[in-house]
Amino acid sequence: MGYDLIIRGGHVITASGQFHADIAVSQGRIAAIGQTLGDAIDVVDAGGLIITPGGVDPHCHIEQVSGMGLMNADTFETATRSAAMGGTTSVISFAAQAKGQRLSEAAADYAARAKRGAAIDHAFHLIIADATVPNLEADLRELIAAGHRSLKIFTTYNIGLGNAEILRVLHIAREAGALTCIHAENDAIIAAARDRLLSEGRTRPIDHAASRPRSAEIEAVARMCRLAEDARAPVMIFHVSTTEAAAEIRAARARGAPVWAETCPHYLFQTEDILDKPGIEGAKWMCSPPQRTTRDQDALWHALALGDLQLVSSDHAPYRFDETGKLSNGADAPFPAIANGMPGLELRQPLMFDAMVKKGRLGPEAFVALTATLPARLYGFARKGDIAPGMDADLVLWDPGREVTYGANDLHDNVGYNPCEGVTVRGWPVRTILRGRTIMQDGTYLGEPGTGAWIPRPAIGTRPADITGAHT
Ligand code: DUC
Ligand code: ZN
Ligand code: ZN
Ligand code: ZN
Repeated sequence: MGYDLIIRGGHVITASGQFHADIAVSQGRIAAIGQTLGDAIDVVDAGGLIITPGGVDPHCHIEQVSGMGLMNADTFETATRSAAMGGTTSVISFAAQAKGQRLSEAAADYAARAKRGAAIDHAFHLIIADATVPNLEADLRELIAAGHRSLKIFTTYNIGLGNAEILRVLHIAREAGALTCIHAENDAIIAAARDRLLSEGRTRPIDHAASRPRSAEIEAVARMCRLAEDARAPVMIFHVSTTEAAAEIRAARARGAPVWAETCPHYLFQTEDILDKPGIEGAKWMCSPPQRTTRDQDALWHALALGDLQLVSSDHAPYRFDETGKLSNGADAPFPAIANGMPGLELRQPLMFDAMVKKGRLGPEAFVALTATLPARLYGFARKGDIAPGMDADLVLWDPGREVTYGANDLHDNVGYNPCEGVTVRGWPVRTILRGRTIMQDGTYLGEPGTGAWIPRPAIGTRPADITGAHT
């Protein structure tokens, strides 16, 4: 009799509006939303709290080997624990092909890692690091048909693809129905800048910023927009950091190019001077592209407001500040020998909630759209990212009055430092619910490794309202 769970008296925010209502859950799904819903086995009092859909973080590196051959500090167990603590209930991480490896093997390998450890729901972008392997096309078609609807390619690092290879991938992706995500920075511009800096003896973490000139991003983003347009294949430009790259994306979309794009909290909240710390300390914030300027921050917010950029992902790339991670090449390593990336899975939702819901930048509905609804729609999570009957009961309860200042090591990942130490956020996730089950309550983790589900995603074009139609 009755429902499994009723959450009473919360203030619900979705991408399309806000309302006061009770939410009833049965068998992991939202069964009803209304005022007098009847009985339930469990009742949660959400009086005074805000309820949003669980966060969908569509770009994070988990239990993955970096281009430098370094293993991430986080396993699926620790990364998804951290995500849950910060109000995120689904992630898309990567199944990374090694050079010479069959894509199907990489996919199976990462699926096994997630099956063992993940406590929240998940999917993979298939990284194509070697387009020369036999069976690439056959494997891609089979994997996409089996529910992997997104790929990832690079224009730089030691796994960058050339234009001809990128076009080939885009053609296959278009035919098979996958979205191709791209790390877009011009490799030659970066190599030249790096070599010049090193020849001048500029080797510190702050010099990493100058080693990845904005022109590298601008050129590659503009080129990828043109390739996508030519191939008529949808692409997602990852981690946009500059005013000019956002403008290129706006112009491409205005031409009707099938281009989508994301940015990340570190580009919205940090500037490159964060790398300028004594010794090698700045390595903690080193990422690629690097943080830019306050002018870029304003432009990125503006691009989010205009819909030129549609998503905010964490780009969680966890490495410890010790010899297993950032300092694997010594405590005086030059910047090219330091792993890129920082933790962010647990930070993304509270940072964005503070900025958008509490401080009002773009507003509460946009917070939900950018961090849950649009990632779910663009990447094909049919039952995630919204609060409506039939959807998975992935919910976050927020205490809008709670103020928290981050400490040095208070995240629940395995990284050991918090890149937002000293930052204060207002509004705090006090309960995270995954398919009707509470996995975090009042700072206590209640998730279980291996209980997260892999979410197969239908190929693009196999479902109405797919992204090949109108721009969002
Ligand atoms: N940049 C990347 O391209 N990947 C992971 C982390 C980073 O900073
Ligand atoms: Zn209300
Ligand atoms: Zn990247
Ligand atoms: Zn990344």
